[in-house]
Amino acid sequence: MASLPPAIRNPEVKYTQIFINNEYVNSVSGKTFETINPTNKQKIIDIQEGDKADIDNAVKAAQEAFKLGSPWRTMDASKRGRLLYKLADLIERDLAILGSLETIDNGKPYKNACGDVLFAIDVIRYYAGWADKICGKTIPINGDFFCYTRHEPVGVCGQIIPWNYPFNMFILKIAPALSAGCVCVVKPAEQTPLTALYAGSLIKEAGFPPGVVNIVPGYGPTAGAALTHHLGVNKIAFTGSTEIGQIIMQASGVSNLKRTTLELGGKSPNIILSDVHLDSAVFWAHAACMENMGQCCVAGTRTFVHESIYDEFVKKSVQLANSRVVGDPFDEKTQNGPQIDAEQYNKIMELIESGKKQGAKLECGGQIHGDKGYYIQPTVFSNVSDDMRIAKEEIFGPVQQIFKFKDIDEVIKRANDTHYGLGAAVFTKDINKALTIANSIQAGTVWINCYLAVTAQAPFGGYKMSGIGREFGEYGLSQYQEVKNVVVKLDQKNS
Ligand code: TXE
Repeated sequence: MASLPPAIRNPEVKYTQIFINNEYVNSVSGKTFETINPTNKQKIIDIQEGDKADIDNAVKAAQEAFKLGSPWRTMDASKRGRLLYKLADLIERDLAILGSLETIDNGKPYKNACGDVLFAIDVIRYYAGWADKICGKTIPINGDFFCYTRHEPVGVCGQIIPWNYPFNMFILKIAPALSAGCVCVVKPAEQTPLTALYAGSLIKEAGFPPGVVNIVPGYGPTAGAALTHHLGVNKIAFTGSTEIGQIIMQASGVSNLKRTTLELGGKSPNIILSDVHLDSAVFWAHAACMENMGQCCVAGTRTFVHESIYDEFVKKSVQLANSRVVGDPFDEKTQNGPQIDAEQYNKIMELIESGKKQGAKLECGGQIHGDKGYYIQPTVFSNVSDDMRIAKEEIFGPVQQIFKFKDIDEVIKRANDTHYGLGAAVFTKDINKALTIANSIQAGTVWINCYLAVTAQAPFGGYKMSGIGREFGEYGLSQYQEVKNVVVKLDQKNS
């Protein structure tokens, strides 16, 4: 990574209000909620709390911006792209502010927060390039007709995002939508509203017309539910838990059949064959579980290791986990900060206890770290069997489960024995075995000899209960388009 700008330990929080029509406004109810720094559980600042009335106002603004003849609808597609490029430049300019705000709000190490912002910039530039390359087709249909398709923007998009990659999620939701010509109402997670709200000011500065992007911080059952039930919203894009994904899909169904894309939880298998370069496989498997404090939807939390290398693999994994630096996210050496909040922290500690009770071997960690903040030690379990809760449930914490297997058919079956299907990986020098496994695993992404290689250009999403639809790449863009078929009667057609 290129050298990063110095962090700002106490960044000024300029934006705490709801962003509608390119203006910051108070909530209709006058209510606020606190956003907390997870390193010390202290309040950072009060945020205006959006609810149904604020969602109504935001949707109205978005509908107005999307009206036929509006500045946004009549804008050249290339100009949409230029606005996105401008936004990317402004984000780059403010990297230190965004990285620092993310660090105090989320707790992730500053270098990782900046890495997330740089990735978001990649995503915007990727979709900026697409804006004037979204094309329909002319189709040679039967009869005396001329037929063409238009890829039109879906319209008003409600976008609900989680707290694990707050700025990234905000950008990866709005960038394809704006490239396709849609308008957005975004609800950031209640735990981490700061960077999305800051981004509002950059969206205005870049020159997007009022109402094109609106940002309403608030809680899920109130602001989130209002958005998913709103009859003026044409599409919902959601990232979060499978449980809430099911609720959102129901809301889309009972309201107005919103186009719905979901990116949900996972319990991704990571299969290590016997011929691997051991240190490299141990390193990737460790990162697959520990990155972002394990708060990662594709975390490779089911590490399946061939029995011939199992003991050595466990030993080296424990060494790595014990050497992982946990602490102040502004310290350059820190690899893990705290978990996001009390709810997640308690869920993780409870699952660690269940692992111990159900007979897995706790090799290291398993305890809280330090005496303030939601810190948990990097944890490794060996001798994990498939029926344990830690083998089935998404832990979303720095906890690695290492399973033993004998042969490939067996491990494929076990890897697929889950209702999730987001990510997977296989480590081997044998390309034949690698591709056999890659083609057999039910998951939206399979990595071979690497992990977490998520890019702006390639699709990402889930099989089974890990989601519906894809994000990133051309596939992600298509989720923000309606395809219209136009048929024109001709006197006579010619080939
Ligand atoms: O998620 P929620 P939580 C998983 C992970 C984690 C668990 C719970 O296993 O431990 O989910 O986390 C909004 N209508 N992931 O409770 O509740 C909410 O305000 C509309 C995986 O934080 O799903 C927030 O903005 N919206 C994941 C967003 O949904 C609602 C990332 C996510 O919150 C709503 C995060 C409702 N009824 C957690 N209820 C991933 N896939 O990366 C809540 N929300």
